[in-house]
This record gives sequence, C-alpha cells and structure tokens, in this order.
Amino acid sequence: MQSQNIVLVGAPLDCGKASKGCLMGPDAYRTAGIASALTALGHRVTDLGNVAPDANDIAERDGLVNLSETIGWTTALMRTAQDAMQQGLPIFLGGDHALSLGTVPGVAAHAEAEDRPQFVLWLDAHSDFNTLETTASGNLHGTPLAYATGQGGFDGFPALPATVPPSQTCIIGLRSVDLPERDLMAGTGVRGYDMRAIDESGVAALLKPFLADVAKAGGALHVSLDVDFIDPAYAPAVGTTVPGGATVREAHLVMEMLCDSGLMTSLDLVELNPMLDERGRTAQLMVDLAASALGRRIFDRPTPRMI
Ligand code: B3U
Ligand code: MN
Ligand code: MN
Repeated sequence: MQSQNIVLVGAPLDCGKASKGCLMGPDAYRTAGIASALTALGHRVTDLGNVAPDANDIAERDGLVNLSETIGWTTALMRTAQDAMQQGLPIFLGGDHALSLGTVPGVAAHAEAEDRPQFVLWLDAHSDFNTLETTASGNLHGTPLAYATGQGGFDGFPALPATVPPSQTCIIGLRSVDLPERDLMAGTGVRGYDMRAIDESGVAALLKPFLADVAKAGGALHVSLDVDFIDPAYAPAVGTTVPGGATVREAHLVMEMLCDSGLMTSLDLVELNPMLDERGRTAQLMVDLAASALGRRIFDRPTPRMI
C-alpha cells in the first residue's frame, strides 16, 4: 500500500447514550499505540488532538438523551471532518457512534466538493437507523445512519452539507435491528447483511460487490467500525454487547480487503468503552484492525482487480 497522510482526530464524545466511558476512547487508542502502528507501516501520521463540542442553546427534549450536546458535537465534527479530509485520511477516534452524525456528513461534503460520490460501510451489530421520532431508547448513537442518508425526523439538527444516498451504504454484522428501523430501511436501497448472511456466504462474498460498486463509481469510502461488530468474546469493551458477532479473523479479513481495494478514504473507530475492557485487549484489537486496513499483512498478495 502507498504511504498515506493519516490524520488522527480524537472525539471523546459520550453523549449518545446514558452509560459513560467512551470519552476515554481516544486516549486508549493512543495508549495502545495507534500512531506508532501506522508509522511502522510507512505512513505519515499527524495527531490533531481532541475536538470539543460547539456550544448552542438548543433545549433538551423529553425522550431524547443529551440532545443539545449531541448537536454541539455534530456541528463541530462536520467542520473538523471537512478540514481533516483536506489533510489526508482521517481516523476519528471515538467516542460513541453519535460521532458519525458529524463525521459522515462532513466527509460527504468533502467528496461532493471533489465531485466524487460518497459511499459508507457500516460495520455494526446495529443498523443505527432510528430517527428522533422512532428511537425508543432516546439514545442518539442509534441514529447516525438515518441522519446521514437524509431521512426525515431530525428536527433541530443542522441541515446536511451533503447527503449519502442510502443505495451507497452497506451494513455488515446486523443482529439487533428495531422494527421502525427495519421499516425505514425497507425500499431505500441500503444493503444490510445480518450474521446469517455472513455464516451462509462468508463476509468476503458480501463485501466484494459493494467494493466493486465503489470502485466503478470512483467513489470515496467512509468506514464506520463499531466495536460491537466483533463478538463480545473478543471485544468486551462495549456497552451494548450483542452475542454472535464477527470473529477476529472475519474482522481482519474485512480490513485486509479494504486495504487491498485502496478505496477507504476515512475511518471511524467507535463505541470503545475502556472502563469495560480487559487489560486493554479491545483497544489493542481495534488498533490492530486499523493497521490491517492500512497495510499490515503477513504475505503480499497481488492487488485484486475490483472491476
Ligand atoms: N437500536 C437501539 C439499540 C442500539 C443502537 N445502537 C446501539 N444500540 N449501540 C437504539 O437504542 O436505537
Ligand atoms: Mn453503532
Ligand atoms: Mn452497535
């Protein structure tokens, strides 16, 4: 893989749900050696430090958790993501998944300015396709994919600087989807693959056609990696564990295929809660997965043709 300018952006947001701990994520990734792991692969790595949320006077609403703070992070991260895209390949160190309310529209705005279609790969046990109107928990980390794809029901949130068409998104790893999310996704063209699909055909067969579409369109590809994509037996440091997730090898295979494709233009690492970790193993695994996506491998293989 060619040497890249990698930009680390810490986003210690912890407002997307009630339980706390994700604010320690950026420091856990730094402590687990994310910068040196990527430097060792030949990349130039710049750590921009941590972002802070914007202030606003948005009123809280019954049934929604931390609305004002979440919108404050969203506006700040939209700006930061657009800036960071001009400097290289950003890795957003979360923080919970509410960070993607800002990062995905931000990177999509950059792609639009460059006249490139934006694609999104969502690696997650959950579809994160609730709106402010459908969420039963009120936890806004369960909403970013609906927001970024332009679904209605986000009163009070900023207008999207660019929308990702649902047909340019692919979710892999699903095993917890709310009924309203399923209804909202139906017919939108979102590609959603559950664990059964992985079991039946293998994760490579699911990912390949999506990557081929990104390549054919000359698209930018944002990857959003939620810790709970991986089975909690390997990745315990997450508040919303769902059994039956991807194995370490399946997760690495996805990352290695992303690397071979050369298509990934930005990455979120989200939902790591270091309070729940066991001797740092989840933080280390997430760093190792990022390294796989950016060139770590045992043997070189010929770069496969995507189209
Ligand atoms: N769909 C549920 C559960 C959930 C979504 N994302 C996470 N949990 N991590 C909700 O609260 O919206
Ligand atoms: Mn998520
Ligand atoms: Mn999840």
